[in-house]
Parts: sequence; C-alpha cells; structure tokens
Amino acid sequence: MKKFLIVISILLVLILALSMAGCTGKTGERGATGPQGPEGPIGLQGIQGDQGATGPAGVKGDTGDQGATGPAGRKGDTGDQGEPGPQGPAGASGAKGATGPKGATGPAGSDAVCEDFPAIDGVISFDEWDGAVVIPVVSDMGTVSILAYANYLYMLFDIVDTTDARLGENIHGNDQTSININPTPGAPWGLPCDIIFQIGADPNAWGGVSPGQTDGWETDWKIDGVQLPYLPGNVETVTIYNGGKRVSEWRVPLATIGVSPGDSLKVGGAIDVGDGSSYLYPIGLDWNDPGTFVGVLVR
Ligand SMILES: [Ca+2]
Ligand SMILES: [Ca+2]
Repeated sequence: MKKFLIVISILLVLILALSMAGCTGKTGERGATGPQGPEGPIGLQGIQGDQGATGPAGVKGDTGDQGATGPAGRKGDTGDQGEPGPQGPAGASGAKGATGPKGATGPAGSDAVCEDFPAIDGVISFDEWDGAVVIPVVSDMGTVSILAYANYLYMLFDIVDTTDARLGENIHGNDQTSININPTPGAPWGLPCDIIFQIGADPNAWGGVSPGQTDGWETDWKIDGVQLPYLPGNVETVTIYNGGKRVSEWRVPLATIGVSPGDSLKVGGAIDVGDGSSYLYPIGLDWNDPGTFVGVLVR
C-alpha cells in the first residue's frame, strides 16, 4: 500500500510538472473585439427638485412727483340783497391736487337800510328817491316825493324858495310845510285826519302850541285831531336852502296808523315860501274831498 501511495505521489508530481511546463509556452494573439451589445433600457426620470426659497425684498421705489396745483376755487356768489343783506358766501375751495387757492369772497349783500331808505340830510342823493310817488305842487313851485313803508313815510320837498323863515328872511309867512294823511270821508276839511304833521318858524300858524322842535322848526303833531304834547322821538326833518331851492327831507313815523305793505295812504298838503301865498299838492286838491288826495302804496 505504501508503495502504491508513493507511486501515486510520483505521478501527481509528474503531472504537475508537465502542467507547469505547458504554461510557460508561447503567448497567443489577442482575439478580435466582439460586436457591441444591444442598447440598454432608458433610465427613469429624476424626481423634481423643491422650489427655491423666496428671494430678498426689492428696494422701495422712489416717491412719485407731487400732483399739479388744482385750479382756483370758484368766486363766491353775490349775496342776496337783504334787510340788511347777508354777506356773500366764501368761494369754494379749489379742486384737489395741491389745494387750489381759496375763491374770492363774494361781494357783500347790500344793506337794505342804507340803500333803500333815503338819508334825511337835506341833500338829494343819487337814486335815493327812485321809485317814489312824485306829486307836483301847484304853480310850478316844485315837487313832493313820497316813499311809504309800514313804519315810516319818507318825504322830499323840492321847492322853489330863496328865503329861510328860521332866519327871519321871509316877508310873509313862516315857510310852513304840511302833510295830511287819511282824511275823514264826508267830513268838513276832511278832519280829523289819521295824522297831520307840519313844520314852520311860527307855531301861531296852528294855534301857538308846539309839541317840540325839529331842525329849528316848530311842529304840529296831530293824531286823530288831537295835537299830542310831545313830538315822537323818531321824527326827522332836515331842510337846506341852496341855489334858489329849499330841499326838505322828512321821516314821519306811522306807528299810530298800523299800516301794512299793500295798504294805501291818502296824502295831501300845503306849502308857503314867504310870499303870502299857500301852495297845495297835489294839483286839484280839495280838503273836503278825500278823492282828490293822492293814494300812496305802502311797500
Ligand atoms: Ca337825502
Ligand atoms: Ca322862504
């Protein structure tokens, strides 16, 4: 057996030797490159990436230019004529842009007291007697103008006269000037009247009693035929002689009558100038006939 194993071993050694001898043989040439393999399958699409973070805030833009200045405000309306008139409203503000300049203030409303009522100053001013009832005096001795309101009768005597009785310049008479308001129908001389008012340098012309003076004249103030002891404080008269004329302006209170706008007053009277005559108004006046008096509408 032992011999057998030795034989085998020798055989294996021989075989191994022979193998090794073969490896050391000449190297063969490299084979030709094989054909390209088939194309591989398409790869899967990648997953979409996350949205990027929000970027930083942009720089603030520049301030825009200022708007153009608005147009000027409308001029205020003219105030109404009043009693007295209110002041006109202020003009409206200009439209927005920058605020426009303020509109001009409207003209003030007229003052009815100053504009509508004559100034009792013995001077005939422009338009102050416009709208008056103008009554001629007989013999072309001038005119009497009358404006009647609920509280007062305004009168203008524009008379031909060069002598002032207050200064003793008359030869006759006392420059008496009168008005009779609302005579009694059918009564002798139309008496009593609602009001008789007269002025003159000498109160003996009506009985020697004067309830008071106005502008240097004595007065007669009769209400319903009775001469009152005191002249109303709101009677006004101013008389100026100038240029051959005697201009006398009066304001006669009507409180004792209680008239209203739309009423009519019947008026008439007489004037002397120092020549011994008495001149009536209106022309054709008959003291006994109220129909010959002038009707004056109360405003
Ligand atoms: Ca005047
Ligand atoms: Ca006179």
